[in-house]
Amino acid sequence: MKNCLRTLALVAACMGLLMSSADAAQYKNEYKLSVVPGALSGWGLAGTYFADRVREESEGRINIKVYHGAQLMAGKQTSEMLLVRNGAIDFALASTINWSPQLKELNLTALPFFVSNQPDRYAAMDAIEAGKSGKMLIDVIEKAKVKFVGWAENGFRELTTSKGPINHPADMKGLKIRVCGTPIFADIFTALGANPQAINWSEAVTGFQQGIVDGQENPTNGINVALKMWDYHQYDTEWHYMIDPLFLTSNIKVWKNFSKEDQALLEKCAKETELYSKALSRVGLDDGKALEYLKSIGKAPEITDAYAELEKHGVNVNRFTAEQVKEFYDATASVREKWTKNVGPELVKAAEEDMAAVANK
Ligand code: X2X
Repeated sequence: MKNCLRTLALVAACMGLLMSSADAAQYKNEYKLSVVPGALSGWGLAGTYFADRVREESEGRINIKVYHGAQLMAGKQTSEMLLVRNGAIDFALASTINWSPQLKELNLTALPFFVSNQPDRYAAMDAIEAGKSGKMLIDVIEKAKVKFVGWAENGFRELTTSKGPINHPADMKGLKIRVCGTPIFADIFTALGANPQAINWSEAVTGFQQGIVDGQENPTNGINVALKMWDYHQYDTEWHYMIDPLFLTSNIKVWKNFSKEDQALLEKCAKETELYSKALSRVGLDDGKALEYLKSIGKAPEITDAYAELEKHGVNVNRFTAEQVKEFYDATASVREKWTKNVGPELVKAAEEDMAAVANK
């Protein structure tokens, strides 16, 4: 009996060993992480940072390769969510803007002038992510059978144009503006009297070179300065009209296949990526905290004052006053009304409450 028990224990131990090595063997040699813009954009740098931190922390056991430039979806950025869900992509550092065609709630922070009309737009964004509305957004992503791992940031989207300056909604009349293929953008620019052109980012930059549009909108630090938009557009309108938060996601099967310890490791690296990415998006545009943070991790970028950099390159930088933001807020009321119905009035209300809670601090 004793021998029999010993044998059983041995068999069980061997099975355990076999299982754990089988588990480990199930890890892929390479995990694919999708990022829409190029490696030198703030978003691209954040993707690389995550992959690097995971490689370091796991001592090379988890190898994530970043595919910049929307390579994994042949440029069609609005298909990214479907490809993460079906497993063609393992991870994506994604923008709400590119996933909102499938998940309409993610249009929340694209409601025009909704976040920028707050006294402190960065505090308002953080309050949404940390609050009830952020939780509701995470639930939407996870109900779509994609694992949410953490937040990051592309940034508030600002307008760059070859014609200008733009001070009032009337100045937008007839301007051909490149937008991504997400419906709310067409509505916003149409409401402002402009002529929106849906073009994938992968083709947009050559389009700017050829002058096929009069302008485009993207975040100042992460895209407009990083990609030297001054080569095409001499007017920068800092109107902060909407923000695309980024979120790190994983295919659900890929996620479940990681051990609990490795899931915690990935979450820790995602949290660091959030801090890094937000600091890159906000440096020089906030109260100084972003630069302080970047210095503390030894990653202060070369350009820390985007407005000065733009001006150095001959760009006319037009920083909207709160009154100008309000004028555009009023001019886009019909878009917010229509899209509040699409996003869900409950979610919009929760976000308003989250933002109000920090507005007077
Ligand atoms: O297409 C864009 O403008 C970009 C790069 O910002 C996004 O993917 C949302």
